[in-house]
Amino acid sequence: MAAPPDPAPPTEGEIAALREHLSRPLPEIPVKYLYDDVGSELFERITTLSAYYQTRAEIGILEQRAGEIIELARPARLVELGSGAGRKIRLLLDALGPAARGASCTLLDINARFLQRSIERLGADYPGCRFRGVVGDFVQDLDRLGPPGGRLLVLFAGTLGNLYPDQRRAFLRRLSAGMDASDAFLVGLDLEKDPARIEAAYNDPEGVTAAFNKNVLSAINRRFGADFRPGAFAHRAFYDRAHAWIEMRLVARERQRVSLRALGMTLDLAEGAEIRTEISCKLTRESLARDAAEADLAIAGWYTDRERLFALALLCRVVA
Ligand code: AVJ
Repeated sequence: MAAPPDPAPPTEGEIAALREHLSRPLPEIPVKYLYDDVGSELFERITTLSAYYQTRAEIGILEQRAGEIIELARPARLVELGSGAGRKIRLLLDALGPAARGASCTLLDINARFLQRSIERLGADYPGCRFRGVVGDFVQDLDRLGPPGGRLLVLFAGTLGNLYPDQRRAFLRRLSAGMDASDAFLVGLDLEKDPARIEAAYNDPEGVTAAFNKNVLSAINRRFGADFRPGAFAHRAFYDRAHAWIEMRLVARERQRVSLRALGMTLDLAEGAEIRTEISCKLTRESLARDAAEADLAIAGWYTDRERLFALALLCRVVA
C-alpha cells in the first residue's frame, strides 16, 4: 500500500483553534499536535519506561479480563479510538477467538502513518477480520465510525483524561447518543493515586517525556510555519490536586518572540512564561459513574490491576 500522503495544509478551523488556544491567559497548544510521526514514536518509547506504569497496568488487566469483557459485550464489531500502535486491540481480538473471523475492526487515529502501519500488521495477523482505518480526531469524528449496533467502542490508555471535565462529559453524551442497547464502550482510566507516583510517570530521568513535550513545538513549526526554538524551552509536569490532573507545560528559558506565519500572529513570551501542552485527568469509579449517568451510560464492568493504578470500565446505555 502506498505511503500516506503528507498531511493537508491546516484548515481555517485549525488555524482559528490554535490562535484561540495560544491567546488564552495561559497559552495552550491542542493536545493532538503531540502525535506527529516523531511524537507518536516518542509516546511508544514512553510506554516502555519503568516510571510509566499505565501501559503495563492496562495490558495486565486486558490479559486477565479480555475474555470476560468480550463475554459481556458480545461485539460483532470493534471500533478503537486513538489506536496508536494497535497493540492492545490484539488482546480483544484474541479473546474473540474464532469469532474474529468475519468480525470487523475500525481503527481511528490522528496519525495516518501509524494508522496505516497498524492496519497492515493487524490485517496480516488476523486474516479473517476486516480492518478499516479512519484518520481523524476521536472528539470530532465520532460520526465516521459507522452505524450503531453490536459495536464495542474502545478508548485505551487513559486518553479520555486529556479532555477537560466539561469536554469529557460532552464527549460521553455525544458518544452515548450514537450508541444503541447492543453497543458498549470500553474505556481505560488512570486512577487517582499518590501524586508523587503520577509525577514520576511524567518526569522520567531518561528525558523521553521531556522530548515528547518539546516535540510539539517542531510539529507546530512544520504545520503552521512557526519559528519556535524547542531548545529555548524547559519541560515541566506537575500534579494539580484541585483538578486531579497532571499537567504538562513548556517553560520559556528566556524572553522570546515567536512568529506563527499561518496564523498571522506573533507570541511574545517573557522568561519563565509557560505554555500548557497537555492535561491528563485522573479518575475514580465514582467520578466516572457520575459523568456516565449524565450521558445515560452505566458501568456494566469494572476491571483494575492488583495495585489499583489503572482501570478498564465497560459502559452500556441505560435503557429506559
Ligand atoms: C496517551 C494521553 C494517555 O496522558 O498519560 C504520556 C500521554 N503524556 N506521557 C497520558 C502522555 C505524557 C498519555 N495518554
